[in-house]
Amino acid sequence: QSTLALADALPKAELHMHLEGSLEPEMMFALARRNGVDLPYADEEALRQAYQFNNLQEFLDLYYSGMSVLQTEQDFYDLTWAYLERCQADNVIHTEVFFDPQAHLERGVAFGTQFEGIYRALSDGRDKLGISFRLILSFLRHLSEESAFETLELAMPYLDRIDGVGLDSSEMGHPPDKFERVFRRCRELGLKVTAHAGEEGPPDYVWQAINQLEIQRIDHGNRALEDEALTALIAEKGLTLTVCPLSNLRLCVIDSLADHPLTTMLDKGLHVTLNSDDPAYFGGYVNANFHAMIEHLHLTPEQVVQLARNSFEGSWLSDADKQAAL
Ligand code: ES4
Ligand code: ZN
Repeated sequence: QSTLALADALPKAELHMHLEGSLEPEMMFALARRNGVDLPYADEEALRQAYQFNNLQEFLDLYYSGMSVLQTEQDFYDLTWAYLERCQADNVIHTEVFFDPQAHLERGVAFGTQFEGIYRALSDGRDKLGISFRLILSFLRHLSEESAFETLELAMPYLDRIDGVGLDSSEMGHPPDKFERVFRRCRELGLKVTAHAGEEGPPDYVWQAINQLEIQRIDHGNRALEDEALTALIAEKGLTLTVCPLSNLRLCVIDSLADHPLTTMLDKGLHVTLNSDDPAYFGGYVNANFHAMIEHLHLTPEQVVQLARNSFEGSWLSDADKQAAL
């Protein structure tokens, strides 16, 4: 009804989306044909059938194998452009996207090949669709600190066009403090910093992300709610949480959408935003995430407006651009 229509119509920002996670089965098969890659699935439908995950790692295994079709600069362009068309359809007018360079470097795809394809599409999206953007280089936490430093070295020629760094992949067993030094170096270079924390990992990982990585946002953060002092600190600091309901459901972080902690977070004064994470794998883009929460948590129109406002306030837009969007 009307709250759904309100959510659709509001201008929004997306702050947590992995470009490789926007690779729809149709494009995966098209790029596989184009690049002569053999996919271990008969067709798009068989691939979709495999999207049943019990935890983050089961998803990541498919995510890394699926992205093996991304090889040329044009592949990265096409991937990014298709996502921007989804933004336009959902009234997402600003987006801050992650990419995982190490996952492609491991397959022999040069940093510049990835970067230039992505950046050209983002620039075209700005010029032709009016969608502003930030680009976030995400380090893979299951790899070593040394690998992260090597990746940062490869990124040096491009840093004037990269806004920040993130930390993603397998959370359990790879706490934020493993990357304290590389994140310090990134901050010294003037990069913004964010990290996935408290998706599967304990509150202690969120503490580390705040105190040792000095992050400006928390990606997910669900499990922070288990710790009252931590929840209070996040509220006091006004840190934005980039929450991803459909992702949480598909990765069994929650048992059902009705159990999602979004309204609890809002009630505790946390600066929450709604995001799609890996929309091709989790069943929908930004508006689908709004719809899921409206239907299962019965969000009010005021809460929907608050979430849209939060998305701009938590963004890395300049203060002037935030004001213009709000
Ligand atoms: C991710 Cl949902 C999620 N969590 C951690 N790392 C990721 N990389 C891509 N999607
Ligand atoms: Zn994520």
